[in-house]
Amino acid sequence: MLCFSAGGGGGGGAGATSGAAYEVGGGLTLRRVSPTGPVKANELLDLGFELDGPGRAPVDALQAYMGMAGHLLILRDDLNVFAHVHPMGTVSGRMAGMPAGHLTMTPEEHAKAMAAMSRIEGARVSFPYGFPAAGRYRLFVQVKYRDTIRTGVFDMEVQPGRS
Ligand SMILES: [Cu+2]
Repeated sequence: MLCFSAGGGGGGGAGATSGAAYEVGGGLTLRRVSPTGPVKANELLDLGFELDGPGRAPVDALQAYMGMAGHLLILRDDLNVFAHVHPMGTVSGRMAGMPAGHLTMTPEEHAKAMAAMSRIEGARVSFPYGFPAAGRYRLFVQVKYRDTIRTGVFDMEVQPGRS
């Protein structure tokens, strides 16, 4: 088991994993803006993130990074769930043999992802995803801003949903 301490990590200092906001350096904060409230398994969610500058002001615009507005890696603490999610569509699989999801996309998935490129609007990026099971998850979100890749780390507790 990995140690995912949702809500822990030092209480909001630089690099702390609070679950809702993560300081990514350069005075920037990556914030989870959706969903709000409890998260349940087996529900299609919109996992939304916003990159804010000082004073919580959203940045002007994100840049495409490897052809997409953002990349989201999802891991459950027992490593039985692994997903690599893009703003449109999900590439999921096992840890083994799956080092980088975007390299194993089908042509259709790639076309969708390319279409998503033009959808970078302002400071927000959102990923459609449904957690397959309850548990503790760690999310790694990567966005690009002013030619620098910023990575935010978020812990989420997912409750059992309808089976
Ligand atoms: Cu990716």
